Amino acid sequence: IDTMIPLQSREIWNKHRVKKFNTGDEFQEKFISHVEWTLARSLYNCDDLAAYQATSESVRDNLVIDWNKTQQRQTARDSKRVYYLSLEFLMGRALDNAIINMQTDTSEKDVGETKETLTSGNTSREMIKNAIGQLGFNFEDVLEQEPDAALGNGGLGRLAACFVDSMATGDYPAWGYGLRYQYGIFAQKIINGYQVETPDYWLNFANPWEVERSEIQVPINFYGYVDRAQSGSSTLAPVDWIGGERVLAVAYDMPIPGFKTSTVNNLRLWSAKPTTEFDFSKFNSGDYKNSVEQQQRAESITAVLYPNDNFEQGKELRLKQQYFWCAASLHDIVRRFKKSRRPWSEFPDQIAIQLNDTHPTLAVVELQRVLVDLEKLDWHEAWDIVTKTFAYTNHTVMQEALEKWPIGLFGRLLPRHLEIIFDINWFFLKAVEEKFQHDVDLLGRVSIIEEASPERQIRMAFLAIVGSHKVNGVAELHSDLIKTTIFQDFVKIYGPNKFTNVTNGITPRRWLKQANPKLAQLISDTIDDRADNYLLDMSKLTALAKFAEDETFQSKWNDVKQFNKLRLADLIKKLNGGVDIIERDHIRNTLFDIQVKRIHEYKRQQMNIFGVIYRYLSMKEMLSSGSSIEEVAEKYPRKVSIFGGKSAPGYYMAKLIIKLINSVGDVINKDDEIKDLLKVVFIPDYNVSKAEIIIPASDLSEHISTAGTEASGTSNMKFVMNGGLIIGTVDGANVEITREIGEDNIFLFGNLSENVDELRFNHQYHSTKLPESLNKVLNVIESGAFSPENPSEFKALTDSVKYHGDYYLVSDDFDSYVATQELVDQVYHKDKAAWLKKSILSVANVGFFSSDRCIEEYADTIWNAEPVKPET
Ligand code: AZC
Repeated sequence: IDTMIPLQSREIWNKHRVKKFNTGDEFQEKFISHVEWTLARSLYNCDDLAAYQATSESVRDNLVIDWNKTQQRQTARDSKRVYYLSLEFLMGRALDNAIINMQTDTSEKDVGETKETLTSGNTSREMIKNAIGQLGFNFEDVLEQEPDAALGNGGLGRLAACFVDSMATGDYPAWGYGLRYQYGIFAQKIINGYQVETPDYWLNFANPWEVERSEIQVPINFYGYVDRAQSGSSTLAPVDWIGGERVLAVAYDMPIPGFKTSTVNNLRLWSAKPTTEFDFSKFNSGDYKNSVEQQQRAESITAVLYPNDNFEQGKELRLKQQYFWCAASLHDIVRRFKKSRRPWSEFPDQIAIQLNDTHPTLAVVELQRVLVDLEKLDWHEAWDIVTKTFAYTNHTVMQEALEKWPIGLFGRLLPRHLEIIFDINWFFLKAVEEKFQHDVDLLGRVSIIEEASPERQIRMAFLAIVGSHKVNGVAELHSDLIKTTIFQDFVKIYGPNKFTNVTNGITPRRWLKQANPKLAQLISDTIDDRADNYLLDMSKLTALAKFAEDETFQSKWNDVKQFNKLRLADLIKKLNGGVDIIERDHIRNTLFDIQVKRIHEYKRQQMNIFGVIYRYLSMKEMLSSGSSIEEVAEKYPRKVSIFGGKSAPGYYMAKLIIKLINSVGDVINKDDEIKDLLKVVFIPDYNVSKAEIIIPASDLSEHISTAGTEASGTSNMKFVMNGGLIIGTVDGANVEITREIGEDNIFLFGNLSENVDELRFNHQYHSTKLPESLNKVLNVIESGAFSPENPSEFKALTDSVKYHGDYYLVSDDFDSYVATQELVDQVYHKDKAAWLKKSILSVANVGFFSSDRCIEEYADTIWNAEPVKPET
């Protein structure tokens, strides 16, 4: 490796090289030095926040050493690199994860002997916890100080976060590229039952998990015009794009530690800054104030994350974000490649770029522009490199989520890129035409440019397919669906092999070890794996199966669940101003039924709450027709329905669903007659750190999307990994979960995706016939039972089922949903041993859903990339 330091000086560098802490005592020394030097505080004014900062700085110091070494190693080995481009990284908190991942691998003999070092197996967390305790702080309180890095909306963003964890754990030379939003997803407050959004200024305190690389600044241009003066009139020749507005992209790096490896990868997030360039026209017109204001506007590009999940709005600022990020990332990737002095033809052998949905598709166009306009490669030679480099992951088949940009807006912001897209499309359509001369409509159907009125639009998904060598869906059913629906024509054109499936996964480090330490402990004790190797090889969990019917083990298993339920009850109490909603004395016999995810009509939280209302009405009916409360409890045993999730700020129906849940809760929770047998809780501001408390506490969780709409779902995997059972539709990854854990261990219901079109058709052409049960529920809602001051408050919701075609098929699935819920009650309350057996077997067989497996599949089948292992 090149170095700027002369040989004779290196001895001194070596002598003073930085060292990691390895014991609790060394950690404490670091901690105190950070309190004094970094924070300029002392023993006398070190509060929990300062303790969090000092702990993070200390842990970070260890990470940075490995981080630097990893980058040097990856450069020296010169193997193929992977870049994961995602507009969202929903990372959550970093400290606990970093501590867990610090655990280095151990030889068996270390375990138990020297307990308090980082190499003693299963104790990195214990060691730091004790050390912090000795310093006078409570570990959990210290962790609580960290704000979530909430730079994502939901599944797509959290998937990216799990992926970077697994890429580091698998020693892949892989970087993430994203944006450093100053405001993450909004914080949700519930006021009078309504969602209110407040800004999430998460960088309020210094962020110890990022390093500003102020030396890495990439100028990014927008607007302007294309200058053909030099290139003449020939198309495809290199041209100059004279940008009209220029901003700088500044790199911020976050270390991504792997588990039990010294590999620490990089997540590079770009932040927009004004240039210091001098604007002559502004100066000449003497308009100083205006020119300052214009400069400040640069920063707005990375100010805020767009809060839509599965929905595209087509705003200019969003397109600016996308180009800013793609251009900066590509520039960085190309710069690194050029240092290797390899010929351009080797670019795809050295680099794989994964597009997380269509948001980064401009990177395809930008690379073509760089190669043709700046590097002067021949068009076709360039395009060959581009298509071999990129691969595209689709995360949805829903039309409203597919990105399209009107060419007017696009061409104004990126005039040269629009030309390039036209040329890409021209060559693509020409090839299609040659191959399929008989199919006259085909060209129009697959054109990257949609001939829409009032204006033509760029179909980003089609551009992503044409610009990539592989396209994948995120669960088997979804990957099949994209081939038969939205991308059908492209399967005909490219053949089926371009399309593949990689079923999503989740990282067991965060979603088992970190979120559920008690269960992790029970597992490692039971399968005799105190060094936690099962977190790297989840097939080891199958050893749990032989304890599935063991009474003592079941009882320990149940104790862990009860502990986690109490922990959640505490959180709910805290969020409810210190007032308990859930009866603690009965928690062992209370079924925790949880649905937490973005609020969306297709995810059908409305069906869930309709089901709750139906249950409540049935209980009341029994009482009023003379049944005793014991008889009611026999049929409808104790249950808490827990909801959480954000609605997009502009999504009227989703916001109405939130209000309905809260209004129903107000009525049911106050009704003394039903003696606390049923409660409804809406947990405000669902986020990653709350998920870590909520998910381990579930007995049952709901994944009840209309068949064919949820591409995969990933929380379904998290719940199963924590011993919760699932009630779900035959949709997304529920299908493979069923296959892995066995159909006896999951509660499936509802119509299948192949029937959805026909059912929708029936609703459109014949008025919707409601089942008696649902009809009763809707009538009660319409009577104003939950909104006495405004009986028509929920009309839009009831009407959408009754009169507007019931697009999400609530009426078709309602009865089988309710019946399945009653089956759930019976097993949970009448046969706890059977329930526990299902729970244990689920965890035993959840291994497939580790994101480590998923990343290996990407590496083998899409990226053709190999791990770069640290020397041992
Ligand atoms: C989500 C899907 O809705 C979800 O089913 C999937 O698990 C997740 O991606 C990860 O693959 N999609 C999105 O969040 N957003 C878009 C635009 O699809």
